Amino acid sequence: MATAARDPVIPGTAFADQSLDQVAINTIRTLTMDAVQKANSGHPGAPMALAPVAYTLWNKVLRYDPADPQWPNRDRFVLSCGHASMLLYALIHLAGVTAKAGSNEPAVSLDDIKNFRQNSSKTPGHPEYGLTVGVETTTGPLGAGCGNSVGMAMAAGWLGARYNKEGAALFDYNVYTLCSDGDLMEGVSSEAASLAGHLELSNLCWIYDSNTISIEGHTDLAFSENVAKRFEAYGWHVQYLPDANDTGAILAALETFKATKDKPTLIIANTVIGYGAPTKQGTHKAHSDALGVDEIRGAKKFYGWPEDASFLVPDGVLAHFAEGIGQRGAALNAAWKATFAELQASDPGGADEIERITTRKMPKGWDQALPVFPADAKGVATREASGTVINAIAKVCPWFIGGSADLAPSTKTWINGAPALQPATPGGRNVHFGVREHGMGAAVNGLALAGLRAFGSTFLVFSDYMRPPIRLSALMELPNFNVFTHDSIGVGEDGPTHQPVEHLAGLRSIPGLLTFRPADANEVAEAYRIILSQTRRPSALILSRQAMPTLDRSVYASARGLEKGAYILADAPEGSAPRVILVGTGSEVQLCVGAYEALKAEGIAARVVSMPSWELFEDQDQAYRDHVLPPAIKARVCVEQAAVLGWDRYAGPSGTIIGMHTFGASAPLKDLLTKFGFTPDKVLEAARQQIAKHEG
Ligand SMILES: Cc1ncc(C[n+]2csc(CCOP(=O)(O)OP(=O)(O)O)c2C)c(N)n1
Ligand SMILES: [Mg+2]
Repeated sequence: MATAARDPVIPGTAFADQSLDQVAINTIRTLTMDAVQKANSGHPGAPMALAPVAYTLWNKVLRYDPADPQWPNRDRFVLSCGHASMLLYALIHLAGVTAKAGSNEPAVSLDDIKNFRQNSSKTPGHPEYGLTVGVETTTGPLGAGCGNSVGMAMAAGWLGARYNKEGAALFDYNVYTLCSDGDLMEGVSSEAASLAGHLELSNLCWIYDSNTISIEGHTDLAFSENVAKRFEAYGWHVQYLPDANDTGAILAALETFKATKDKPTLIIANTVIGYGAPTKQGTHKAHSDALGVDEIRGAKKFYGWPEDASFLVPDGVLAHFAEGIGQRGAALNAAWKATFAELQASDPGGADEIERITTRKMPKGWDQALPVFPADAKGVATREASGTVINAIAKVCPWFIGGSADLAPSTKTWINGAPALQPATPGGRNVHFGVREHGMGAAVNGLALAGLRAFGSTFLVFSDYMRPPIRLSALMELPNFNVFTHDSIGVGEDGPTHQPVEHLAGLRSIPGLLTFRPADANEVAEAYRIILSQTRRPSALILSRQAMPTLDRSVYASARGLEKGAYILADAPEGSAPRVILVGTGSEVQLCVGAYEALKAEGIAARVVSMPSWELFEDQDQAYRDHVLPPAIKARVCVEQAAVLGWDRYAGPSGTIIGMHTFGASAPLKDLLTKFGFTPDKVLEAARQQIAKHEG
C-alpha cells in the first residue's frame, strides 16, 4: 500500500513514495509472511493486521531501552495472542533489542527469523519467556497474557509506592497488552479485567485486535456481546480505533491512555486479519498456515513492496527504530540510572532491595526468621503453621506479598499489620484476588515476573481452576508459589466437592514444579526455606485443614531432612535392618509413626520415611535414594490421602499403597478416616502383611 510521504523517505529506492513509518510497518508484515512461509507453519494474519498498532506503540511510545532489555523501569509489552509471535520477533529484531546490556548480540537476528519455529531456535511457535530476550511472558494459551499483565501492573504500582521519592520516580512503567478475540472470550481475561478495574490500574492498557474472526470463522458464531459495555462495567476506560491503519489515531489513543489516571484502558482496534492478502484477508483463512507464494506476492504488491524480495529489511528501517525507541529508551534509562545512583547514596537499603528484587534474591539471612515449633502431641494444622511462617518471613522480606481467592481466613495467608492492596494503597501486601483462581494464578505470575516474591492461595481442590498459570509458571521457571490448604478428605463435612483426590498427582506431573506436603509445623517452616530459596522453580505448598501433632524432633529426625524431599524420620535400632518401610506425606506421616511405635513395642524393626516432596527426592543422587529406600527392602507401605497414581514408584511392585480410589464423602473426619482406611491400625495391619509376604 503506497501512502503519502510524511516522514523522511528512502530516496532512490522502491520505497521512495512511502513514509519510513509505513516502510517499517510493511517490513513487519513481510517478515511475518516470509517466516511463516519458510517454516510452512505459523500465524500470519494477526501480525499483518496489527503491524501499524504495534509499530506505533513500540517506536513512538514504549519506554524501553533496546540496549538494556532488563532495565527495571521499562514499559512491559505483552503479546497475549501469542500465536501472533512473528509480530513480536519482528519488533524485537527491528528495534535492535540486544541479548543483554553491554552486548552487541541481537536478541533476535534476521537468521533467527529465518529459523522461525525450528528446533532450538530463539523464535519458537509461541513466545517463550527466558528463551527469547524481549519476551516478557510466555503466551499462547489465550487469556494468559491478559492475566499476567494485571499482575505486572499491580507490581508497578507496588514498586512505585515503596520506592518512588518526591520528584524521583523509580517505578512508573506502563503495561501494554495486545489481545485477540480468543483472549477476550477466555474466562481468565474477564477475571483479570474485573480485578484490574476494581484496582483502578491506570498503568494498564489492553489493545484489542477486534477482527471479528477466529479459527472457526466469524466471531458471530459464538461471541456476540458488547465488549465495550462489558469493560465499561468492569470500570475500564474504553476507546475505539476505527481503522487500525491510522497511525495518527493510534498515537492519539495511546496518549489518551497515558492521560487517564483513574482506570485501566481498553482500546478496541478494528482490524482486518491478514490485511493485504488478496484473497485471504478478512477471513479465517488468514489466521494460520503459510499464505502461499501467490498470496504473498499479491500482498507485497499491495504494500508497494518488491514482490520477489524475501526477508527484506529496507535500508533506513533499523536506523528509524534506533532514532525512535532506541534514542528515547537510552535517554530514559540514563535518567533512571542517575536517579537510582542517588537512591544508592541516600537510601542504600532501598537500593539494595531493588537489586535483590531484580535478581530474585531474598534478603541476606532471611531464613533466620523461620520459626521453630515445639513438640506438641495435639499440634496445629499445617495451614496454621504456614500462617505463622508467612508472618515471620513478611517481617524480613518487604517484597513478599500475596493473597487469596477470597479464602484468607481459611488459608491463613494474611500478613498481619500490612494493609490490603487496594486503589488507595497500591503498596499493600495483602491481595484480595476475589473468587478468581485462574485470574489469581495469572496475576501472581505477573507479580513474579516483576521480581516480587508473590503467592496466591486457595483450597487444594480448586487448584484445578488455576492449573494453566501453574503450568506456565513452571514453563517460565518463575519462583512464585501457591498455598493450597484443605488438602484431603481431612476437609470432612464439606464433602467430595471439596475433597481433593487427583490433584496431587496432577501437580506432581507438571515438569519443574516443586510440590510439598509437610507432615508437621516444622516441615512447613523447612518447606518455606526451600520454596523461597528457589530462583527458577515454582512451588505448590499443600497443607491440612485439621491439626496434626508437631513431632518431637529430639526423638525423630530433624525436619531439615525435607530439603532432600524424603528422609528417614524414624528407623530400626542401630545395627539392625528395618523389616518394613512405611512411607507417608502430610497428615499420613503420623499414621506411619503410630504403626512404627506399635511394631517397635513388639520388637519389630521398621522405618518411617517422611516424603514431603517427590521432586526434591528425585533430584537426589542414587546413593541417597537407595539409602532412604534400599532396593533390597521390598516390604513397603505407602500412605497418602490422595489418588494412588504414581505411588507404585516408591511402593515397588509388591508393596502396599493406602490411598484414595474413589471420591471422598461428606461426614465428620473421624468417620471418613475409618471409612477410607486411614488409621494407624490399617497401616499396622498392612505392615504386618508386608513383612509376612516378603519374609515368606
Ligand atoms: C486457551 C486456548 N484455547 C485454544 C487455543 C487455540 N487457538 C489459537 S488461536 C485461537 C483463536 C483465534 O482467534 P483470535 O484469538 O481472534 O485470533 P485471530 O485469528 O484473530 O488472530 C484458538 C482457538 C489457544 N491458543 N489457547
Ligand atoms: Mg480474531
